[in-house]
Amino acid sequence: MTNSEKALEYIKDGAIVGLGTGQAATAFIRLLGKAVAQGLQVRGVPTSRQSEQLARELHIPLTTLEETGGTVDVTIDGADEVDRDLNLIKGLGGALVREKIVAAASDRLVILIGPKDVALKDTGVLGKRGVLPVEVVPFGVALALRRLNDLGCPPTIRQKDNRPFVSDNGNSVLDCKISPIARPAQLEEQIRAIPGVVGTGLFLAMADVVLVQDGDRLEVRERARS
Ligand code: A5P
Repeated sequence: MTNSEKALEYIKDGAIVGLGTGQAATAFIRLLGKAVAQGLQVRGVPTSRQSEQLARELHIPLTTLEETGGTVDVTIDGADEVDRDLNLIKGLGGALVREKIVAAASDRLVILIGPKDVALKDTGVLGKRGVLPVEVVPFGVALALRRLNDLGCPPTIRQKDNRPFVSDNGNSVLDCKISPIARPAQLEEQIRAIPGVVGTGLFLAMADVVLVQDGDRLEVRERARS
């Protein structure tokens, strides 16, 4: 069984499903499309234009947080790093802010890791890959560059196709150079305190389940729910 197949088990008929962004989420959305074609009834809340387009191509009915009153039953997404407490770093795909909003709206957040990148992503401690994405409104970029540098996370403005990357929200993404993070909650607070910062790629205490697919082996990691 793949991690996408396992993730499908978390989707009940009639569910509102958050659709993540990136390769792992794409694999899941394709599988969900097949299930919908076979009669499963869901409504999707996409976390990016890219995932929205894919869902439309697959005829997955879509809805919005406005229509659902800001609630989602379950969201399936990927991640760039996961630590031993199921904290995450996300955002290398640039959809971090919408992903975090949809994750926060969700009763359950299920994260898919693997099969090609388990060693890279299953880092135990956040920060080992050396990058933390931070989304900033355009007017705040110069200040954020200086403040992030002062925090010891030297940032670079993300580029795409030789131009500054623009998020689906019309913002810039700064990729901050980091080393393993001793106190992620403190770093989140410090970065969020910079005026103009919309969000960081730190997803702390948000994931409920991480499905790690390592070759043929599928590991289900669950966070204790309060
Ligand atoms: C998108 O902004 C990201 O948060 C992705 O969810 C994350 O980068 C994982 O993507 P892949 O599944 O493509 O590795």
